[in-house]
Amino acid sequence: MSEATVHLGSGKVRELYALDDERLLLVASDRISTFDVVLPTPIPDKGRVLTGLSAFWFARTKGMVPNHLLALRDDGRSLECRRLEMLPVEIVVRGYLAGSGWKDYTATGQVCGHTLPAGLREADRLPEPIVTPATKADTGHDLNIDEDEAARICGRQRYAAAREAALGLYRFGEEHAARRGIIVADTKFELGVDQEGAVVLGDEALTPDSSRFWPATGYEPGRPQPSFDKQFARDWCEASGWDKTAPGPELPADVVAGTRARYLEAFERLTEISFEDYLAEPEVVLG
Ligand code: PZK
Repeated sequence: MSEATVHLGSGKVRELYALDDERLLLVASDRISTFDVVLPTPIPDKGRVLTGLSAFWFARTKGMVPNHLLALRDDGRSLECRRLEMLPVEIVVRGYLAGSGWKDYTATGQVCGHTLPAGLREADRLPEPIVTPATKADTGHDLNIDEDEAARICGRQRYAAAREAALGLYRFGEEHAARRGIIVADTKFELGVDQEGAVVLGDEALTPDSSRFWPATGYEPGRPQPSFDKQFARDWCEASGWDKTAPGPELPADVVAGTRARYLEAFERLTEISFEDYLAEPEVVLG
């Protein structure tokens, strides 16, 4: 990095730096997490795949929802972003019943205050997408809350604008991905407010790390669906006998290669741009 940068924080697999008073740098590493643990073995180019996908979606949805993207750097893994005042809730949109949504539904028939039809199976498509906000709990884990609570925390108008933005973005991404054989079961958005008070999309968007991507081929409700990107790594971790506490196991080369291939496949299917072209000129995704 040429500018003086201040490290502001680390996510599990990303780093955030301040460039100046108005701009941040979001850098995606090649680290991968499974079962909530970051593994010691990186997946080469994973950070570039996620950054390129985010930039692709930002470019294609900016007319629908303004976003924080200012520039995509030539390294293909770094985004220069506008500084926002981030909302204190994450906005999850779910089009399918999976994860904590499925768990809550089996226990209560509801997900974050949404009463769903009886008789749904695991991984079923919902009659329409639902918005299930979450707050960052002290444990670092997300805590699901209902929309009324989110509206109280954010302010009713702000929350209403953020939920409409998130629903529109999900519908756009889900439809685009479905046409290319990828189901976006759910996805998490982080939105903020700019200096004019407008709600703006921040963070990463519609990536495999912020979403559940399932292959449309073989989709079969009534059982857990394989992850489009992480399933090789998860299967290997499961079979290794690892107890799912840190540190995670080193991945063998064939599992790394298979996982990398799946990330590249997701990128190429969704963007219809070859990953080789992306590496040569990252800005091709903005076109
Ligand atoms: C912001 N994070 C999450 C933490 C990461 C990411 N545009 C923005 N303006 C102000 N703040 C943020 C953003 C964005 N995006 C995002 N925290 C603050 C985060 C650590 C590492 F990569």
